[in-house]
Amino acid sequence: MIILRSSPPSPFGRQVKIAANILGLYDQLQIENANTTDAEDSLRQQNPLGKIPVLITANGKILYDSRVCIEYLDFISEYQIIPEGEARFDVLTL
Ligand SMILES: N[C@@H](CCC(=O)N[C@@H](CS)C(=O)NCC(=O)O)C(=O)O
Repeated sequence: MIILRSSPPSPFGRQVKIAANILGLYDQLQIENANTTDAEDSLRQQNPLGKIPVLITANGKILYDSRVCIEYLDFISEYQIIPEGEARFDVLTL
C-alpha cells in the first residue's frame, strides 16, 4: 500500500490523485488526511517543510513535492504519463 498524506482542498494533492488514477494505481493509494496547520501532525516528521502532498511508498520511502510523487508513480506504473526524450520536458512543464 502507498500512503498519500494530503487534504481534500489541496490542488497539489489532487494532481497526485489524478496521476495515480490515470496510471492505474489509485486502488493502491491509502489517502491519509494531513493538517498543515497542526504542529503535532506527523507530517512535519515526514516533510520538514510541513507541506502536502507527501507520498510514503510501500517500502517506507518518504517522497515529497507533488512533482516527485507523480514521477515516482509514473516510474512504478505499467503505464506512463511522463514520456522519455524531448517530449518529457513538455509534460513536466505542463
Ligand atoms: N511545491 C509543492 C507545493 C505544495 C504546497 O504548497 N502545498 C500546500 C497545500 S495545497 C501546503 O502544504 N501548504 C501548507 C504550507 O505551506 O505550510 C508541491 O508541488 O508539492
